[in-house]
Amino acid sequence: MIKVVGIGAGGHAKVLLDILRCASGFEVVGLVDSDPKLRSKSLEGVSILGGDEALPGLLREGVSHAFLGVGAVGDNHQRAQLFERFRALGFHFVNAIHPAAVVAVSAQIGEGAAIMAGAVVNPGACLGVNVIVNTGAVVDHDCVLEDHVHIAPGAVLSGGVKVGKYGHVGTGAAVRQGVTIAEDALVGAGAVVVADVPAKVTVAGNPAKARPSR
Ligand code: JB3
Repeated sequence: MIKVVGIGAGGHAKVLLDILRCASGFEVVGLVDSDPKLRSKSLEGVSILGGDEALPGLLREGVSHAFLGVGAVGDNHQRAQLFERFRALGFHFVNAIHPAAVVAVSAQIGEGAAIMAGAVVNPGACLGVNVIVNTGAVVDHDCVLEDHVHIAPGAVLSGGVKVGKYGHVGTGAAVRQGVTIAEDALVGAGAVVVADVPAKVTVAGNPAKARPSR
């Protein structure tokens, strides 16, 4: 069994805990959360051991794997910082892939992926590190998702879509084949994206148009 600690103890962590329980081979030894009010509480029966300051001690005790249970809706930079900080400390981030997700054999999945129930990652897709393909989302053939990207629940990326680092594609959005969503861009919930989205731009609507940034 791989001993794992979860970083974060909120809603996203709850989903990842379930995935690791459904998958085999993982033992979640505890969670750490920055909210002092959660200390000595538990989430889904897993103890909250303290804050991030507890992580070096866990590493010394032989817990060398982690999952990033701090989610994000729109801004993936905090997730990226946490991932890089604790990977540099020595943790390996597990891939939390729900048994009810469909991931093609030829898909390339980077470290620390979270692929939820009902998600589909089709042949030739390539995911960087610390990517979330959330519940029921579709990443079709030959898509490229760079590091720290979040594809929110029910979003659909047709073939060959590229999403740049830190990009966020919102709940239920649809992206036409071959479109490029550049670094740090944000696609709003329900948007229908039929043209490329420039870096750091927020788009929403059908057809998706630029909106004032967040
Ligand atoms: O929409 C969906 C399906 N999921 C959302 C997910 C992607 O993002 C979810 O609905 C939420 O919008 C969000 O999930 P998350 O991040 O679990 O949200 P929340 O329930 O607020 O829990 C965040 C937890 O992370 C809180 O308990 C914070 O105290 C904790 N936290 C924040 N920063 C941290 C840190 N914990 C640690 N260990 N370190 C931090 O730096």
